[in-house]
Amino acid sequence: MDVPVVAPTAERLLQWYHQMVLIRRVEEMAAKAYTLRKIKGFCHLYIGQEAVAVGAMAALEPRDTVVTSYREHGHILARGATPREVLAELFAKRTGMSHGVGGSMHMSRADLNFFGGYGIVGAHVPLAAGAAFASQYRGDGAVSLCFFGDGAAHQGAFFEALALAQLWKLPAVFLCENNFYAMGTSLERQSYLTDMSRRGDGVGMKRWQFHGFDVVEVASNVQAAVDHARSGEGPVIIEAITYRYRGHSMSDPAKYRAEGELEGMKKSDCLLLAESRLLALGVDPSEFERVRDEVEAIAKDAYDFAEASPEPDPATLYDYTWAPSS
Ligand SMILES: Cc1ncc(C[n+]2csc(CCOP(=O)(O)OP(=O)(O)O)c2C)c(N)n1
Ligand SMILES: [Mg+2]
Repeated sequence: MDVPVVAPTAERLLQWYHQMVLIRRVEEMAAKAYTLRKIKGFCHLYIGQEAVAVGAMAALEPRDTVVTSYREHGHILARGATPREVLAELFAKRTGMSHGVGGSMHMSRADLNFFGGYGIVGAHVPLAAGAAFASQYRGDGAVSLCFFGDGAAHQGAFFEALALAQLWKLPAVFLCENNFYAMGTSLERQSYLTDMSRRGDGVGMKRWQFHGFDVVEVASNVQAAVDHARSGEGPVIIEAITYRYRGHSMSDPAKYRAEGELEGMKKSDCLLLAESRLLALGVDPSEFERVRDEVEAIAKDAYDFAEASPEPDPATLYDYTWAPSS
């Protein structure tokens, strides 16, 4: 699919680069904290896929809604959450964005129209369709963006959401992050189709596939999809080809990959691609160092903040379970 190319200024591209470096560094800090047992429970890192979150969020307006799965630390940072509240949530501290009682898979911020963070594979896709229905019903012009994995594209709830979204021409963009694995199962072993955007064919939905390592390519493709959905012509399903560098979760050493596969993928690392684009725009390479230093300070501050923050008060244990009765 030929999409209009978004051409960011050097300044804008530098901001995207900054966001990608920040996501990576915060995730690396999370990995370190996990091995030190400062973070417990589930923790799914996003390292390698940063260009997808950053490029996609760049195509959204504040009124648009976002729903995603459990690999969401990068998405919510790209949407505007602070590293402090993300790391504090991972550390299960009171200052975390979900008051320390949600953890890795349950990050959300209603003021950013970011509605999670879900642990049940594929179950969040109907929620995104619901958000799109609400926007259509209210006529507020917002688009609902849903991130999901290649593995989620086999779930019944996913198909049902697609069918209704297409029937009602909902303003939704379904963005598959195909990272070639669902837990330890490779794409070819889990799916006859390896172009997951073709899932849209069954319901007649507009669809296409694109490379997800280049943040500019992601921004261009998601922008085209969002514009289509916002125009009232109906939803779109798009697929970003990407790759996760780490195991599925912190307990997965990822031994199921072919030798050299990871190293091969790292040659098109999103940070490297962004750097070469920045150089082509005349940005001095010393800027990369400056960004990395700046990010290092922000991430370290967030880590220290998370570590020093108090744990949730046990008296608040049920506070976020039920809506308060009036
Ligand atoms: C309904 C359901 N089935 C199984 C699981 C266990 N599970 C957690 S993640 C996952 C793989 C999903 O892979 P994918 O959708 O490709 O996302 P990725 O982890 O690659 O981001 C599975 C099977 C689950 N959480 N929910
Ligand atoms: Mg996957």
